[in-house]
Amino acid sequence: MLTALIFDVDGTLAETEDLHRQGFNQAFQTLGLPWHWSPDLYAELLTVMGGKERLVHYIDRFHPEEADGLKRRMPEIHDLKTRFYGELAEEGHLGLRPGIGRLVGEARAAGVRLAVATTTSRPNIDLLLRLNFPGERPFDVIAAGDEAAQKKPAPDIFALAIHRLGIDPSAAIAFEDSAAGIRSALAAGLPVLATRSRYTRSHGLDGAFSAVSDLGEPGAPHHHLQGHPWPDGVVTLEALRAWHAGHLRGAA
Ligand code: XBP
Ligand code: MG
Repeated sequence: MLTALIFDVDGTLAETEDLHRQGFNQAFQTLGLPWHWSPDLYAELLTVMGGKERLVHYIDRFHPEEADGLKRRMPEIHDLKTRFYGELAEEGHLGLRPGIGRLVGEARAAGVRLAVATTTSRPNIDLLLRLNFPGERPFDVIAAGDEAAQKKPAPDIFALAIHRLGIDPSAAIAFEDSAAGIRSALAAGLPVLATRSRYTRSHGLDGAFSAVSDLGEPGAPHHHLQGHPWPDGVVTLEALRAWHAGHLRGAA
C-alpha cells in the first residue's frame, strides 16, 4: 500500500534555485567579493548539491590560489546568503509549483503521510512552508541539509526521511527534479517521479518511473516527458495509488 509521499524542495516543491543564486550574489556584493554567479554558471555549479558545498567547489575551481582563506569565510558567506534568500522569498511570496498544493491536500485527506528530503538548509524550508501553508503543518517528517552525513546523490537524506516515517521504502514514492536527487532517492530504495525544473532542463532523468514537466492541474495538464503517463496530464493521489499497486504486483 502507498503510505507516504516524500518530496525534494528546491525545484520540486517550488522554483527556488534562482532565489538561491540571487542570495549568493547579494552576499558576495555585501562582503566585497568581486564574484557574480550568472544563471549559466549557476546551472553548472548545481551539479554540486548543497549551498556550502557549492561554494567550496566554486572557490577550489575558480580561486585555488586563495582557497584556504576564502574557505574560512564560507560559513559567513553562506549565513548571509541564507538571510538574503529569506528576504527575497518573503518579498516574492514564493509560491508552490503546479499541482503541489493540490496533491498535498489529497494526501492529507486520505491519511497518506508526507515528508521532505532536501539538501537545503532548514530555515529555507520553514519559510517556504510558512508562506504557503500558513498555520498548518502538512509534513509529518522533515529531513534537511546537514542532518545527513553526505548530501545527494548519496542516499542519506532520503534514508533519514524513511527512517523517521518508520516505513519500508517500497511503501512510498519520491518526487525529485534533479539527476543527483533521482540517484539519491533510488539508492534509498524509493521509486521516483521526476518533475523537471527550470535549472534541471538539461538533466537526464533516467531511473525515474515517470518524468513530467510538473504535477499538472485539472484544466492545466503537464507535458509528459518519459515513462509512465498520467490520465489527463494530472498526477493525482488516485493515479499514484493505481501505479503503485501495479508496481508492487510486478515486484512480487
Ligand atoms: C538543492 C540544493 C540546495 C540549494 C541551496 O537542494 O542543492 O543546496 O541550492 O540551499 P534540493 P542551501 O533540491 O535537495 O532541495 O544553500 O541552504 O544549501
Ligand atoms: Mg531539487
